[in-house]
Amino acid sequence: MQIQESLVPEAQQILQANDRGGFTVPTAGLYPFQWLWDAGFTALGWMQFDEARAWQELDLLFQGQWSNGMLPHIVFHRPEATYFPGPERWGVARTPPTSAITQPPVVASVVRWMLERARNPVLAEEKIRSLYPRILAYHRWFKRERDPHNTGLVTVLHPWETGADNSPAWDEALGRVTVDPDLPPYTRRDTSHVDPSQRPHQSEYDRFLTLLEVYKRAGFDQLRLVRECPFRVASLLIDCVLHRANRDLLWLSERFGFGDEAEIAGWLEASRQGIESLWDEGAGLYFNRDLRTGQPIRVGVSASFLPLFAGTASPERARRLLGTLEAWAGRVRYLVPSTDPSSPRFEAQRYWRGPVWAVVNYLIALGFSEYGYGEMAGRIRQDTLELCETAGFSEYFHPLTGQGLGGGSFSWTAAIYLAWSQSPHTPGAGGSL
Ligand code: 9WN
Repeated sequence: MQIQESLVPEAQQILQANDRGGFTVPTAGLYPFQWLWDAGFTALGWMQFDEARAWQELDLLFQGQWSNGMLPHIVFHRPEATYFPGPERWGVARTPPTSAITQPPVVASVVRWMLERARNPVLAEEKIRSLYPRILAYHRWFKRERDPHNTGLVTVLHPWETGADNSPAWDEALGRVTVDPDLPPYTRRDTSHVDPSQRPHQSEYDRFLTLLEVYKRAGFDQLRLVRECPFRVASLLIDCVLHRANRDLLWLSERFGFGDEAEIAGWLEASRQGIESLWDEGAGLYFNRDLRTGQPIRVGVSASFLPLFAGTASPERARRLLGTLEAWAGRVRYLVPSTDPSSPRFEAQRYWRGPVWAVVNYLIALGFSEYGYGEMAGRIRQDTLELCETAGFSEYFHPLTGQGLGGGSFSWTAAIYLAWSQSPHTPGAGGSL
């Protein structure tokens, strides 16, 4: 499909309009701060037309890094009243204030992609030399505090950490969290920006907020929370993105002579085995795991295809994943729905329970392409571009009708459009398995 050139300036304008002086908000009003994985994809979008600004996005993200290496999922650079929970509710005493949980760690991979696209390699190298130790500290934090027993799978403590907040994959694990009877009262802001039928339920929000109180009572002690938090899952989104990020970190270490290859290779061996242990032969898919029960969470979600992006899947498993996605494609107009469309839990317009998300499509398409399935990768890319061209740069899209859902003028959707439409680095052009 031909790219409509006219949408490139519009996508750039969205990033410029969402720029708050060095960091980009996902969309005005609904999300007025800087989010971790949004910042990664958004930097990739900026890279297409303003390289200095692209690197600045990551510099500002790391202003939120904790002294223990943790990179928080939100950096509250300045006060804004249009989002809840804000810095007061998180109660993290640092400047700038942040949340106390993380998100899919895309940064190392984004940095590699940015270097591969850089027209100013001198600036890129200078920035990478300053970012690299901070990314390494972040990945060491994951290993030390979220996988202390070297299982190869990270313990995730909140649905928000997975980036896929109300995915049906978390239904049981979240349902087992008892709502705090003393939960301080609160007013949701999200449903004043977006139709409630496209957002999580109140019962989920009560549990999301209960978990914040659990962390505060534990003094944010990660090793304790990894043992005691009432919500503990292994998330394919986190584990696969982290595995790929460690591959890219290792590549950066080799390229610039940082000398951390052996340490990172050790992590990779463990996480490869961890991710592959999530395979389900009968279903032809990978499943998330409930770490409280040790049981697989048997619902297919878009993240079930991400071991292709990680590069851990065998060719045989990759072929099975292709077959599974082809079956899904028979039930929807646009790929990739965030939940298996044959599942009774599929809801076409409710956030992570059915809609298509451009950023996840980018990762899945890259995975298929690298396993030699260019046709499927091309189909996913084409669907994504077509959705933007017909419905605009929405937060997410209806997989049957293509309707734009959630917030509008959305930074990471515009960024993926720019990355996919403008750069020769389409999936498959970079990064070997
Ligand atoms: C909570 C910003 C973020 C994304 C997440 C998406 C949504 C936040 C929310 O928005 O989550 O982090 O309040 O709903 O689920 O993936 O990073 O775009």
